Amino acid sequence: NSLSRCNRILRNMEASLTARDRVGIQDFVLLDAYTSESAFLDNLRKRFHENLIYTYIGTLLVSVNPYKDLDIYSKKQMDTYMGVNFFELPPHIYALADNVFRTMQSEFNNHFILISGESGSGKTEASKKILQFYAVSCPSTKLLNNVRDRLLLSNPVLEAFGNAKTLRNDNSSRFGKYMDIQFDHQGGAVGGHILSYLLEKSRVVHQNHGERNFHIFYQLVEGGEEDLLRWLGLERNCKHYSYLVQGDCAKVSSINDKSDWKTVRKALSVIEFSESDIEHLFGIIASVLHMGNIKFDTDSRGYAALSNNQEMHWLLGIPNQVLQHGLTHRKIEAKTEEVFSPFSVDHAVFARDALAKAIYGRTFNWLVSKINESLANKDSSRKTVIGLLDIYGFEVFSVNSFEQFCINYCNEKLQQLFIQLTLKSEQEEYEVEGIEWEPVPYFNNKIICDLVEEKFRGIISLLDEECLRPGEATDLTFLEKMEEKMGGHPHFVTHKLADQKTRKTLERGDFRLLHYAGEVTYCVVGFLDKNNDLLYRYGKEVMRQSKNAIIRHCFPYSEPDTKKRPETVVTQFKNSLLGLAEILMSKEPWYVRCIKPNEAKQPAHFDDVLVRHQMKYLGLMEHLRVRRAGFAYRRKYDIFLQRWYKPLCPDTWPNWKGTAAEGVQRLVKHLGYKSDEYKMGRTKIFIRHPRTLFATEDSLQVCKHQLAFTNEFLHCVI
Ligand code: AD9
Ligand code: MG
Repeated sequence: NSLSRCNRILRNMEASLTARDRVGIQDFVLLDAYTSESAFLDNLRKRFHENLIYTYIGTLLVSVNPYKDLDIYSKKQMDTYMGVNFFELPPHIYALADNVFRTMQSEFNNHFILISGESGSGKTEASKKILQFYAVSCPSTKLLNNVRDRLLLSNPVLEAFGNAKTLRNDNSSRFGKYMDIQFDHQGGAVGGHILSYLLEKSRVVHQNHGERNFHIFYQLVEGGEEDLLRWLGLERNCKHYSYLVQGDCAKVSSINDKSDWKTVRKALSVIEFSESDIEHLFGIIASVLHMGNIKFDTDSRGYAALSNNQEMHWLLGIPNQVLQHGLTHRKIEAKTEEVFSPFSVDHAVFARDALAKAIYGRTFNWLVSKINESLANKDSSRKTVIGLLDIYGFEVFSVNSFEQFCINYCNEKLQQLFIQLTLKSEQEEYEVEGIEWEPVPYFNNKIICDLVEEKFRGIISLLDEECLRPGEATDLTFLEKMEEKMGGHPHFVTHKLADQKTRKTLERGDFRLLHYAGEVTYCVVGFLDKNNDLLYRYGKEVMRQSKNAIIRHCFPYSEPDTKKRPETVVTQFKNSLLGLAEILMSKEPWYVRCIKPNEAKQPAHFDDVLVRHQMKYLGLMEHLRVRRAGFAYRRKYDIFLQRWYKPLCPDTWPNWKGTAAEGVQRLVKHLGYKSDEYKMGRTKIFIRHPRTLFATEDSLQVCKHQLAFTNEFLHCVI
């Protein structure tokens, strides 16, 4: 019952207090000594070295990547956390998952878990742990098990096609993923839906030193069965393929491509990909590899001609002549006839790469929609959902380009959402309710979001404007435009705008943004091309002739005519992020903040400077201050009185005739609340500390409201 639970919670808190010298404190909110940054850091470090990677700030979960396998994700652990209140056991990602699930069940509303942190901090792992928890803990029937397996196995497939090794993370997500898990009345996981965001397609044709292409290419070449490779015309040697060797690191010690291949193959059949789908899918992957090996020579007229024949036409099911013509020409609109203009060698290489990127990118989207078909729940009864957001983390390399700009912009938007949902809204509520309150200052990154996305004036607008002036605009004119418009902005600097000292750190073609998470210097080269993402119409027409069903699906006849300008890449991305924010705003938020302990991807190494920096930009200290300075519990007067506590006071029991606010005032007076323990707002009572409620609950122990309290407790102890 709720009282013994309260006792268990208190015991758990006491136990953690006793052990705190060794293992630190498991919830920052509850202890007075932990408000300074150094104390916060000490606590995280202490716990990290004891393999205690999780710590709470109220219901927010902080997770530090251990970079080693911990024995804390077993079925037994899941059972331990199932149905147990948040503060009864040491912090765990399962506790959060369970709490979200039970809140959804009792309130019958929708939730989402925002997992954030920089690249390599453990977001994707966290999202997998949550999904696994639901898969194991939800009711199971034969039908539900089917859905469960598909939900789980969609992960290795999407990771194979959408993740890659970068310098920051051997399994870096190169797309954003939002996944809804749908639950029925009984709490069974009955379906799911995935939204994917901007895949980093450029990786298909180019990888920086020390990085790889998407995992699936290596998995196929390393793990593909002999017959399959023969059929695809592939050699079992990554070195053979120019799209795989640019990073010079096809083999990675932490990755086993062979066994990953097996997992992906199995997963594809569980998600109900037919043999012909699978055949066509790998036909495409192989074609992309062959395509990368196509070379062009100059013919007698100085135009591009294929110098080797890659035999890929039959994989794509396109006549060889047609494909070769498509790779070396573009079509020019003439009034009555079709005129073809031959490419120069450079042009042909550009067009080839553009086609390879388009084929891969569209196939990825097809894959997501195919997985969604298999996860779809056809039953139309009302369901509730828990959304999981796992997106590419903030990243900085020695050279940063358009891709990093998009990824970091996305992180900037998520930080803004976090601020709006926590710091800002918390403080605004006090204001609305007329509660006296010492505001907690925090850095609001809206200024950076505006710099990037403001209509007509932001970087995105300027970039799009330049993309509308083909032939005249270049990456450098884009830079000049920014210098003209952004000069003097505190978060923007270039070589020309910088003071002498900063200038030394910038090249002429660079611009630097002071993001919420740190400075990033972007090299402007390639911004226009990547934003235009030009794919020649003729290339598309050729693809439409393919006998490969997936390719035909990806290049439909009904595609809008290219005479109308398609939206640029960054504008599409911006709009999809706006859509995402809308989806999230309609749900109850929960947070996991992931921290990377060191740059070397090493276990047991805790870099103070690095962690302190992340604590700062993730706003953890501010979050803690708001939580501590604020009021842990708040409820509308009528709910507090009617649903909960009126039996505790003779004045309010059984019927109270006055206003709810007056009733609550009577009640708390009777209960002996001290004046600094609570505040009366316009519509709600605010109670500073959970222990005040514990005491009230004590008095209520014989009351029939106990069960309801158990649910309420989940919300109040924050
Ligand atoms: V990125 O923004 O997609 O580049 P993530 O997703 O934040 O990044 P990821 O979850 O992929 O990082 O974690 C990086 C690596 O850290 C994993 O491949 C694991 O090797 C390691 N990791 C992360 N979390 C855990 C964990 N809870 N236990 C063990 C972990 N290892
Ligand atoms: Mg990831």
